[in-house]
Amino acid sequence: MSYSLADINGLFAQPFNDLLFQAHTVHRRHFDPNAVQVSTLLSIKTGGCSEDCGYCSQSARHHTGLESQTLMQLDAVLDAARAAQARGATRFCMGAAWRGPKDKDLAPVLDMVRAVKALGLETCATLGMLRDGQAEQLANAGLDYYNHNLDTAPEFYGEVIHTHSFDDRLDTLGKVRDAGLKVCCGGIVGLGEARASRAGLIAQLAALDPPPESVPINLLVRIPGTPLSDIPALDPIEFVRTVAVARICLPTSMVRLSAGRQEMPEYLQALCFFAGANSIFYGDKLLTTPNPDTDRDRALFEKLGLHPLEPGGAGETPRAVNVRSVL
Ligand code: SAM
Ligand code: DTB
Ligand code: SF4
Repeated sequence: MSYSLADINGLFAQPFNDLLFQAHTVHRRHFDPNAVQVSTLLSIKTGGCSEDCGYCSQSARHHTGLESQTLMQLDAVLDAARAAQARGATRFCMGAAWRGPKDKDLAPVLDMVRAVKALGLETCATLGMLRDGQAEQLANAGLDYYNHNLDTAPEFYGEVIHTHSFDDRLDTLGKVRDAGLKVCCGGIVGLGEARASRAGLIAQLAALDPPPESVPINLLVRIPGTPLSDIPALDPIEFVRTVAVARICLPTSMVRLSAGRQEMPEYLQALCFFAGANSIFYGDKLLTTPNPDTDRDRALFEKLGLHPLEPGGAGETPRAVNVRSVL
């Protein structure tokens, strides 16, 4: 079923219990409700980015005190991937603070993809906008997923990002899909956008054809020195509503409870899992900011009776692995 923008606004406006019941019902129809996919992130190239995304610690235009680092060496990336695998991650996502890779940047990243894939991990990369042919090179190297977020609704995009456009993002997403890669595409909420823009973001994500296999919902991490550092925090109930609406409109996509978990109490994360979130970033760090440490996540999984998901396609009935032996 496809949802119009008016439908999606209507979903947001429902009584909370009705919305959560509907979202959880959709979730159970398509997924094991107790299985959560776990990915670990690594920033392979940090800071000094030419872009001006208002939320980001890595823009060269913001004074966040972040120390820039050039592209990591292959050995160091592999050490991090092995450590993530030993802790129970099944997917390893490599992020670079680029507007997009130059061809000379891409060659060493292709080596990283090949080597991480050879460990038996699923691979994901987020490198910014891609030029013709680059998505194919990534696919040939063994990349499984490419992350490229629409971030916010088209009408709000220009309030947050001025150095590239919403249409530029769609263009890269098209290249990624045409190369046969799986798409990881979501957004950020808590940027000061209206509810209608949260609905507009979900409408755009749901209109991608086919829909993204993975949909990260990031809650803004307010970073001192960025233009959005003083934005009032989003109401947590509104955040849960956003997860629930994403689940309803993207019924077969993995919905990832992404940035912002460090500040979330367990009961809020539990509500998000009930509302249909079924993947997380696992490991003490996101790209540049903290994430709950793995002991805390292991304890949360135990408490909620959740288990990590083995690799498998979106929409497939996931096979569970034993939480005690893996996490
Ligand atoms: N440079 C690439 C790009 O912009 O596509 C890849 C890395 S970028 C950091 C990946 C995503 O992280 C962004 O699209 C945004 O959704 C999310 N993100 C970045 N900073 C964030 C923050 N402070 N809080 C929440 N999410 C954030
Ligand atoms: C996504 O949607 N969220 C991740 C991943 N894709 C690359 C990144 C979150 C970044 C949070 C801020 C930071 O750590 O710099
Ligand atoms: Fe650069 Fe990506 Fe950060 Fe934007 S979100 S400033 S493109 S690293």
